[in-house]
Amino acid sequence: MDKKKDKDTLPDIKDMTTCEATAQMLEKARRDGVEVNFDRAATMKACPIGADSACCKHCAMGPCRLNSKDPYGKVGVCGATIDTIMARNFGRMIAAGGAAHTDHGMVMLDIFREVISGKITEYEIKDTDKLYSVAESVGIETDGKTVEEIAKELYAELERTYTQVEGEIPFAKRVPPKTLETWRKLGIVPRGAMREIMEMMHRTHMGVDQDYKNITTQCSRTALSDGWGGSMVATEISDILFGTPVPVATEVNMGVLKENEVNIIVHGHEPNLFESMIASVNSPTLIEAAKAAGAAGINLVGMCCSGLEVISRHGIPHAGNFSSTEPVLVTGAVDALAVDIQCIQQGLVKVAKCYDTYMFTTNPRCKIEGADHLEFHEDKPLDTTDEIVIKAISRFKNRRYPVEIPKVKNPSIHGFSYEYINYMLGGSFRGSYAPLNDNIINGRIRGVAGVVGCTNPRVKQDYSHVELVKELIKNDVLVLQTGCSQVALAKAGLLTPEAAYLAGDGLREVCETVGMPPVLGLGACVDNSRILIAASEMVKVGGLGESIADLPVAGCAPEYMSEKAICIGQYFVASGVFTVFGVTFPIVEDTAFHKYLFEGLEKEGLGKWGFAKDPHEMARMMIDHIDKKRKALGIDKARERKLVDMAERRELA
Ligand code: NFS
Ligand code: SF4
Repeated sequence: MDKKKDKDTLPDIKDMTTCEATAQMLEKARRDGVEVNFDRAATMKACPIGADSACCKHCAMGPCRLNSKDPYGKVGVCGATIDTIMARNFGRMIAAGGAAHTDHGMVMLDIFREVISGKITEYEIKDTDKLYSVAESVGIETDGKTVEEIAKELYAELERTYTQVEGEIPFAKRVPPKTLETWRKLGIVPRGAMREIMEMMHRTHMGVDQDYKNITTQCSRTALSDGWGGSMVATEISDILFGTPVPVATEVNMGVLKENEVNIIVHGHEPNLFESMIASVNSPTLIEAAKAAGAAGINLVGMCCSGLEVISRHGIPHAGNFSSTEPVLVTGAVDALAVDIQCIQQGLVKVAKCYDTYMFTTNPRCKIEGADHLEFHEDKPLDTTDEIVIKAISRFKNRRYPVEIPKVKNPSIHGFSYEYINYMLGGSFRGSYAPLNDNIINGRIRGVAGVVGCTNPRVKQDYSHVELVKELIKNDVLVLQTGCSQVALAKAGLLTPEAAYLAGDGLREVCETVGMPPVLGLGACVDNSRILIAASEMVKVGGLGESIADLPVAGCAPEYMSEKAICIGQYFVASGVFTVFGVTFPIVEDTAFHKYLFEGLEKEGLGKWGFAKDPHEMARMMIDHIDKKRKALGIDKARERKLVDMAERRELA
């Protein structure tokens, strides 16, 4: 194990996290002399120039550092201004974040193609209803065609999301006409994700695009090719292959680990690895082997977005969000950790070694020095996943360290897909978003907020997520969630119908009538696309304006850390949503580029960015925005509730 850290130099653990289980493991890590992410965040001071994005290293005449206190006092060697430098950096973050989601989506599409062609036989088309509805949404005629024919056509159509060089991506067909019209006017309808990302990288090369507004245009176009492209394809194809989520109750936090069982954690993003892990841990031979090793069984749990993919579809328990991935290993109870792609901290390897935990990378895109690489192949997935289980069993048998599992876990409900919300509100015969719109118009629900994104060890884990969401529901704002934020609220117990008591009177009444939680978990980060589809549907149903920008909605990533989050933020903004970020914003305030993102884009008919460090301030900004939109729609004064009496009821019948 590591040399003992001087405990006095590290901050108080209660300032690092509000998650009890994580705090307990941070204590233990200090006792064990093991360094984790939170310690590194405390000792690695963030570079202030980098934090403001006031430096450029795009060529060897630099790197050039500008002064964020006097942003217009200097330019780069090439003459690049602060606005150019910040916009270029912002654009590259979007390109990287968008590439991550779209590459993930493309892999889902690869699997879909190989399933249709019969090359992959371990997976199948599980949800044909979804296949039909997605196909119809992009204009494919389904009448009189076989499932296979429709699937082939859908594949060909969706491939354009990535490879198309000219025209509009297929899911542009789902965008409300008025929003699409704005995009066309601004020239930001994505062609294909590959083209947009390539152009973003080209334009931000030394000596190309040096007009921050023009760079921002490509930022929007690239980000939209993720939200309405790569991410949306990832979600839709995953639903078709693995099933569209419906609500399912399960438990969340480290207490889902079991001392007397072989514990395996899957962490990453793509559902395929996890789906096959589920098959492996249910194999009678492997269960037998686990028992022979003295275990009561095999316990498979998820973390981060991988965990959210399967919590929604199978109710698999979830051990925690991004900031807890290293601390969970400190339990000593994890026999194997299998990872695929994204948000996998290199620091995991060292912590895993400290506790003898097997750590396996499985994806050719993500090898990590010191981790065992066991490549996962979709045509023979069980070869890999069985091997992971076998290794985990051997580690269980030879556990050398005392196990300490925090006794903390919370019941919660997940799996509110766009489709289920439709059904939940309207019933199976008249599934519709009309009841949602009605309740917004009559003021019981003030508006809708998407609260999403990472946790970041630079701030107190989960604190902002939970405080923000509590404040929103108290003010009758219905909250939709994905990603690590959803896990934070599940741990805090708000993803249950019982949490409705924390909501304002109006929202509580709706929740109690429908039997739903005031905070709805929609899934992984790529499932932010479900929020976009829900927003489009709200526009389509009517009564709340003609474009997404008219809706009384707002978004927030209060503890973001990744470039993916920046890309998500930009595609929400470009879709018309006011989007607030926390922690830090990678732009110098009081600059033209800052003003453009935080005010200018809204004037062009899009949404806008916001920033706040304090969750109550975030809530205030979001609620103010929702109220502003309500006023513009003329629904600011909640309508008198009309109680229908018996005579009227009979008349209606
Ligand atoms: Ni999304 Fe952040 Fe990572 Fe998932 Fe969690 S950290 S941007 S929520 S696991 S991607
Ligand atoms: Fe400096 Fe310009 Fe080169 Fe950037 S592109 S490093 S600002 S000279």
